[in-house]
Amino acid sequence: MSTLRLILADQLSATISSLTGCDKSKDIILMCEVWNEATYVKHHKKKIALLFSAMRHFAQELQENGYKVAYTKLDDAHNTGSFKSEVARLITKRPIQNIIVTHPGEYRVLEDMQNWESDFNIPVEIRSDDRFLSTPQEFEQWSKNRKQLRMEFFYREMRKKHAILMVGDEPVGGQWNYDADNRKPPKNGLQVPKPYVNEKDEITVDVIKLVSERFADHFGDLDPFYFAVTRAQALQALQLFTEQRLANYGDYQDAMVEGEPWMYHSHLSFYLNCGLLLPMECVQAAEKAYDHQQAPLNAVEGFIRQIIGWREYVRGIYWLKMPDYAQQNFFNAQRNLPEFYWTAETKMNCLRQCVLETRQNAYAHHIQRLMVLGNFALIAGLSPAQVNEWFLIVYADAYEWVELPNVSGMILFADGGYLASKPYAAGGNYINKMSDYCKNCSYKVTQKNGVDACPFNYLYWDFLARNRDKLKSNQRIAMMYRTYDRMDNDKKQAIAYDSQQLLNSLL
Ligand code: FAD
Ligand code: DLZ
Ligand code: SF4
Repeated sequence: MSTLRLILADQLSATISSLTGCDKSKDIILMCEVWNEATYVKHHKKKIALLFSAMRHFAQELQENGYKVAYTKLDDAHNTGSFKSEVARLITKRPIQNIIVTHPGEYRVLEDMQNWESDFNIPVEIRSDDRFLSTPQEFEQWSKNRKQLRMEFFYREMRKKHAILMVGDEPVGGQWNYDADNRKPPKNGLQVPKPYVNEKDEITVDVIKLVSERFADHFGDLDPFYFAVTRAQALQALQLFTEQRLANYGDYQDAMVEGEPWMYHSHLSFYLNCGLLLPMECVQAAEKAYDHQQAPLNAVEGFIRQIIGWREYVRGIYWLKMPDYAQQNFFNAQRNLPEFYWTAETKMNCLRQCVLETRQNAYAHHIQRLMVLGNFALIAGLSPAQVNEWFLIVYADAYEWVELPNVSGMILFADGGYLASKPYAAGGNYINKMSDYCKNCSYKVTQKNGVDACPFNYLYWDFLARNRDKLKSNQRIAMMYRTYDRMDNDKKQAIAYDSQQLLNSLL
């Protein structure tokens, strides 16, 4: 009799808990490319190619290390199309006495797995995912008796718990957070280094052919395909980041430049989220760069905060608040997602650039997701369900545990302020300050109303006016309401009229 150990596409870590105690002579590792997972939303083609190629390479490495691997390819004749039916198929073929799996990243998968023990009538052990630095139980404990959660305080706990950038009990440099030194507007002539490029091997070429044939109607370009697909390659991408980008990470964290999709970000989320990299090794690489004076503290602290702060915090919220979190719609926003989120056909240059880059790379950096794509979704009142589906589809790093809190909590304020203290709404000025998009736009960012005015300008005020009942008690935006109230009636009417025209024009 043997144990079936199931490994999912976002669990590609040799140290994954489901492999602990594996008897290589008897146990069977199951990995499967399944239609259900590839289509429950119509993922970007590059995301599917990344995961299938990384899975095939990982399975090969496991086999080279003496594990017995049962691997189902998408086009295998007997592929039954789902995790559960693939487990069932293996159980009927082999003498399996129990199943071990690491806690999945999505609620819907966990719900399914929780029924397997009774469905298959054998023990099923769901082990915790110890690749994260905190557990859902710890997060729940931390969140108790707090009406509102704030990432900053959780982050400090993480710094202390894991002794990261600490001198005894104090933060290195005397401050916990160096954001005040970060977020400079882009300068002319920035020399952004080239991103990591991996040449395709035979496995990746096969997968790309498969994806182009079987997922032709999914969003996104397959070419060029430069993702790392093995751990060794992902480690090279990490090294390239710490050597070439990290030093400028803090300064230009919020900067957006037309034609520069990668800026000084790390582009490591793809690998962190599928398991090729572990959070702690990325943190340690950044800390080492600081110790060796290769990067300043504002950059290193900022990068580390994203990983041990935001990444862990959003996961904590996901598991604490699911399944209700997915249904939240604080503003009762109902507008359909405009077609330009797929086609990029819009006169708003910021949105056009961000959608074009998303389509090509299955990537946009944080501020593009937040201040352009997300900000518009918020102030235009787009339906949270549709916006969530879009974000889950289009990015190669998207899994519901991280996508949903960022979308419903951070950009749409659909949770009423549980994750963020105020909506991240902004007019065109902020986009203009942090980018060079406005200079190539059909709209004028300096104009506040009228057909040529930047739509972000009037939609911002219209959003506040539309949602006054819901937001009036929020002290962090009280000043904006005072400014709105001081506007004369003509101005208020122009805001409402322009907004209505623009919103009516969205398809
Ligand atoms: P860097 O800027 O280099 O940051 C380093 C790492 O920190 C990232 O790789 C990531 O692991 C982590 N990180 C940074 N910000 C966040 C955050 N807000 N939440 C969680 N982790 C964070 N991130 C995803 O991994 N998957 C998603 O599906 C996703 N959807 C998002 C949707 C919206 C609307 C927004 C505003 C943010 C979303 N993010 C998501 C967070 C963030 O934008 C991405 O993690 C980041 O852009 C990935 O690029 P990078 O690796 O270059 O990040
Ligand atoms: C996203 C994804 C895709 C596209 N395909 C597969 C697959 O064929 N096999 C697999 O094991 N996992 C896949 N995944 C990732 C899963 O959707 C992910 O493991 C769950 O959402 C839980 O996080
Ligand atoms: Fe975007 Fe407005 Fe600037 Fe155009 S003018 S790029 S719509 S912010």
